[in-house]
Amino acid sequence: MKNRVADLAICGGPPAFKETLHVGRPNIGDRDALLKSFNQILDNRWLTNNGPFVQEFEAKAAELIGVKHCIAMCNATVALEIVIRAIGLTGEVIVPSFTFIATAHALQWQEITPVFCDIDPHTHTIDPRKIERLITPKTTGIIGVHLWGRPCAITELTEIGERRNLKLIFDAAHAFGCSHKGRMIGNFGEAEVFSFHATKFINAFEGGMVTTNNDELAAKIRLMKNFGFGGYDNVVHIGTNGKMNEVCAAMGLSSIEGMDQVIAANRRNYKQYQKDLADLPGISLIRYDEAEKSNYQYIVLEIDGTVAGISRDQLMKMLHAENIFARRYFYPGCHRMEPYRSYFPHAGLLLPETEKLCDRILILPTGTAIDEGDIKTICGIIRTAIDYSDSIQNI
Ligand code: T4K
Repeated sequence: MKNRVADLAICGGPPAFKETLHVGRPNIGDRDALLKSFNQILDNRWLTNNGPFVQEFEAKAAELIGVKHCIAMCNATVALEIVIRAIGLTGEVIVPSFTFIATAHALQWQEITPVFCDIDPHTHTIDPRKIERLITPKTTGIIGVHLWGRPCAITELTEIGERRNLKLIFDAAHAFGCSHKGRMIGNFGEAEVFSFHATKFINAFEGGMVTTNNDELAAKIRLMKNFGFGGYDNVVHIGTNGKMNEVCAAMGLSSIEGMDQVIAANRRNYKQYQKDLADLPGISLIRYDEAEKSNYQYIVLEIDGTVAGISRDQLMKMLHAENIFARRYFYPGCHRMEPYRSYFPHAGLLLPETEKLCDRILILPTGTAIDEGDIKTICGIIRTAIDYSDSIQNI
């Protein structure tokens, strides 16, 4: 355990970990079962285009979520693009800036303007009280993001959408296996979009999924992700290639198979972090609602540098020196990245909470790749950094 300042790697001590600990280290699951599935795919000689593994993956996900339609896709970004187009969004769409860049890009890619809304600092998700002032005659919709797997203000957004005649969809990239008021995420708005990227707790190497209870919309999205083919030699709609392949679906299925164990590991890790960081000044760990289902896939710290005596960036630098590759998702905010930074140079004036949070957030490693001992070491380093913050200032 590093409890002297001289032990810290940033002060010349050896790094705490020989191999880098990553945020988003993939959970691999049952390797033998997975390899068996890969062999099956080769035997089938059916590699993509709505094969049996994709169909099974969709059916399993639909059962878990309790939703009528699950449409598997190659990734969540393309899935978002397709949903946005399928429900007819145009002009301007209100989104949080505090999200992964894909949420904004999925709009701008189709020349729809993302209008950035500030977040509620307590939830890190879009602040419904700040939406209406952004509505113009060009606004056609709202995208809520269930950041860290915690549902955004679904009830309030639904109410605004209905009253102002705006379409509502959710970026649920982080929220597979999570619930809101006892109902699984995937059932809200016109449609919701999940990610199964390698870094997600359920992964399909790369993958995404659209869920909806609307039969007509589901049929349209199925056409659109397959070039608009309504049957052999018959294109009935504009479309693109958003298909998931069989290998990805097999990985996704295997991942779902092990989902309970991964959630249990994530929850155990979360509780350990909570215990080991409990009394540290200026450090707070986000809370997950114990009354709901959560996947606990992100360990999210907020660092108040004035109280901790060390800034988020200093702490990150220290952890990196120890081979703990903490990340500052989603710094610096979409509005301060291109092309939005050039399009809307003054957007930050309306995003004070987003900008504040961007400077305070730090994501730590979790998942099946780390254990209790690793967490104790990580938290011990954070504790030492805070205890000796005065000496560290000049390094
Ligand atoms: N909406 C939201 C709210 C999202 O967060 C995302 C994706 C999307 C939409 C779009 O979903 P997809 O189109 O990707 O399905 C990563 C992921 O690439 C991205 O999927 C994810 N969000 C985002 C939160 O995280 P980066 O830029 O952090 O990726 P990268 O390569 O730095 O990897 C993260 C860490 O994981 C690294 O420390 C290395 C480690 N890693 C990564 C991979 C790929 C591994 O250990 N093994 C691996 O195979 O974006």
